[in-house]
Amino acid sequence: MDWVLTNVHLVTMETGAIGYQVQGPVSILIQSDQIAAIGPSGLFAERERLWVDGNGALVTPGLIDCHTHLVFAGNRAQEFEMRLQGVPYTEIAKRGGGILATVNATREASLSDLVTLALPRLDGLIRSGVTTVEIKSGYGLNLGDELKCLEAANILASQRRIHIEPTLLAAHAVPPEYQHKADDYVDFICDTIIPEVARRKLATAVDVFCESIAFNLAQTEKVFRSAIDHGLAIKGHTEQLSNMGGSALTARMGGLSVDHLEHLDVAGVQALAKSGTVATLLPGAFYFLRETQFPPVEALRQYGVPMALSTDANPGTSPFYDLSLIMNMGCTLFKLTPEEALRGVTCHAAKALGLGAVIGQIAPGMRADLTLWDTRHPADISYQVGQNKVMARVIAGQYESVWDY
Ligand code: DI6
Ligand code: FE
Repeated sequence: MDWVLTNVHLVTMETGAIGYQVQGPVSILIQSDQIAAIGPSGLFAERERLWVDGNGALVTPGLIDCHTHLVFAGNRAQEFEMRLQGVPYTEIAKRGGGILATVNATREASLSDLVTLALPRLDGLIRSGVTTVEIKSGYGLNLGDELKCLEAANILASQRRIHIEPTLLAAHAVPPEYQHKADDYVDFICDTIIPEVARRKLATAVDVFCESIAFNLAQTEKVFRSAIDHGLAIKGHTEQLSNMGGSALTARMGGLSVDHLEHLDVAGVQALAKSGTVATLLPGAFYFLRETQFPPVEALRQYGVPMALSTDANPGTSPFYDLSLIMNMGCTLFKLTPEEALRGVTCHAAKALGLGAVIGQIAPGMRADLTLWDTRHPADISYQVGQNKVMARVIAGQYESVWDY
């Protein structure tokens, strides 16, 4: 159906624009799932059209959370306590806690359990204005359970008005069955899991945790090669805890994004600049692990690498289901400007998902994914947390108030 969203102020986040360039009051003509035109209200004066009064709301592209691990079972509150008593994250992982604790709980959960458990997390993101969310598997670590996690992610898309981009992260940790046989597990991922996921079209991308406690450079490359051979995009968890060179590898292989990056060096930044790979910053994990090594934001800026910002929502290192909070952390911890934070969850996050031509900007021809805010200041989106500034969202042309969440 065609309709007009009228009386709104736009922050379009168009590529190349400098500053917020707030436009308004204007109206947006929405036809089917697309933005058809933008202009002064008089331009669309046809009686039969449905009009929705935006009441002067600020309208941004629908926010995009481009890196989450929303599908999992179990609870790691105890581990949180252990860490505060001084046991490091890597030590907890070595003792069978960490990712593997969540793997055990997730394997025991049914498909419908996983969906039910993920819904409140997803609702938290929706309340913070999110219209697209990437969801990784990675707590199954065998064929059946990785497929189950991806199926849960796909089912979530039918439970809420939201777009889901599922990513296969079978290479998140070495499962207990393959202890000391990581290479064999990598072969299993390449020869069995990736082909099956591709055949069932359960994911659009493949991710690898490239780290000393996970997969090395050669193993990462092998998984990426298989993903590319099966028509899937690639992205990496790289340079989070140490500098392994995973970002440069991902860039060289044409990856969509590299994520975390606290230990990224200038050579890595240059590799990203060359390939156009997005640098996704995850301040929630930095904060929660009380890291002290900062990602090279100034170098990323200097080399013009697009920076995305995301929750990394997961039970171990970033138990946060609110994208505004993460924008605030991006500004306070990583010294992003609120404008960079907003680009990080709109146009740059879209690029990180390979959807830069579809979402993340307000312009004719883009999908009508919008978030309506009860504020006049774009910086407010990064500034206040817990105020429920989101009034409504438009998802693929469908208007939905957020008060039900
Ligand atoms: N890096 C992280 O911070 C998360 N995964 C990853 O590769 C941690 C996930 C967890 O601890 O459960
Ligand atoms: Fe992650």
